[in-house]
Amino acid sequence: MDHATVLKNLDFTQDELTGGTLTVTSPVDGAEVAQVAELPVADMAGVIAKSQEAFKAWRTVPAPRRGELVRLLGEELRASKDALGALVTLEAGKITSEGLGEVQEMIDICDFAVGQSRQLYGLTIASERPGHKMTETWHPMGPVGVISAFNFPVAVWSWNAALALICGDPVIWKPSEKTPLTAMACQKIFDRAVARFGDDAPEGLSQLVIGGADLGAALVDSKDVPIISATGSTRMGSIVGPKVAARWGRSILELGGNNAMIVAPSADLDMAVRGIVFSAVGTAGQRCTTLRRLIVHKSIKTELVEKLKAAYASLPIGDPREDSTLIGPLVDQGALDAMQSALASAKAEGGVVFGGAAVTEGVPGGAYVAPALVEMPGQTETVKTETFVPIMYVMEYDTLDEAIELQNDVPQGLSSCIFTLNVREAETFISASGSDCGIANVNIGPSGAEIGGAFGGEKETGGGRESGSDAWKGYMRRQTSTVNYSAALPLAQGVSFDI
Ligand code: UN1
Repeated sequence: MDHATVLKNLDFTQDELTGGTLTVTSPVDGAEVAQVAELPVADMAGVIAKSQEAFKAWRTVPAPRRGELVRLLGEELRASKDALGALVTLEAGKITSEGLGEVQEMIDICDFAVGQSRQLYGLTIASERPGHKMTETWHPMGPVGVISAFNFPVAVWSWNAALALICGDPVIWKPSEKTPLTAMACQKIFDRAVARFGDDAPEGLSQLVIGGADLGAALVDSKDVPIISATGSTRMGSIVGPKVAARWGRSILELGGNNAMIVAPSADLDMAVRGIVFSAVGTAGQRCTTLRRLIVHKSIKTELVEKLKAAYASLPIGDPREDSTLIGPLVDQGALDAMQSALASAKAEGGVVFGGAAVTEGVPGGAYVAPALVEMPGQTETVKTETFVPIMYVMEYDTLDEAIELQNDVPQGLSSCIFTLNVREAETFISASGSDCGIANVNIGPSGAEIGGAFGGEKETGGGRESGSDAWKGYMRRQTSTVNYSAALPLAQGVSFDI
């Protein structure tokens, strides 16, 4: 489908696509597809004030009713799945199946949030005083600023928005400058859900702000935005985190990953090969969960690397809109340059590079590349650095302890996995002395997590958790209430203070 049809299917008007200052380029072919308007930073105060107003109304709407809005959002997303998936392909360069998968992830989190809207459970706690009752209640917190990256241009908003909305919080979304169109399409879809929902959805419940880093900074600096959920580089997070902390805000950070797989001698190698290839080269290596380090037992390294090289050599690279393509483009030329410079550094450190060349034939333009597999003599500085491209570094190990030590010896702590059929190895890997990551899988690659689990990681990944499990608590404030229904006023801890 050509770019104009993709945009038409989502009801974009000429006004929305022309005359603005932000140029949108499709990674598919490098073509300019739109010039969209940017919000002047001076308007941010108004946006935040509107969000605060919306909060005052929305926090009083019963949570299951708030869930109804998210249910409608899920319905609208189902109806727009093909159209929005195609726009993700146009704007982020994902292959068709992954574009659709991203929208499915949005639908899934909506379903999850609808159920959660009836389960914002608190506690009843035994009081030590007679005639007293102690409870813990979760209350809405206020506007949530969502800063998202190009690589999951719509799903990350939905993880945050679906939960924030059922929790009683309005949302202000600052998407990546590389992907404003997908964000605008989500706003249209959200507006349709609001129109069906009715008047108890206040104006400005979910606002979109398109523009540069100064808009993100306005959210980060504002005391009226109590929660900042930021996804992106560790460098960005190292600025956002301390600024939010300095004003006593709460941040949910989902930053860099440097995800590893350990392949043990007992592993089912054919399954491991499939797991490795999807997680190392899927999304052209541009997931925060992408497999970047392969730690293989020395007894099977030669065999596994041979199998991988054979698989890499036959991967269909090209136009992400073609059904047969598995590897689409990098987001832009800058990513390709970063890849070449990481490969040069790896070589200088003793790495042996397979693949990694730019692909210019049989592609519609854009920055296409063959994924690289690099055999490294050890875990060098380059291996410890996340480069957001399809490079997988391969290292060998002797004992499991050594493998776990290598897995953990990087600054990032997002996702990890082991392929083994040995239950001792598997359980050790996910035990307290195993992987130090937020995600640790067995016989599954590090990427492609389901929404039901809490998503996020430790160390330089930032510590935040989004999506499933009890991540909803990150969008609410906890209140402990002690109620005295007796006729006396006993003090806790047996303190006497008679007047
Ligand atoms: C990201 O790359 O920022 O686990 C998110 C995965 C996806 C989410 C990735 N569900 O790979």
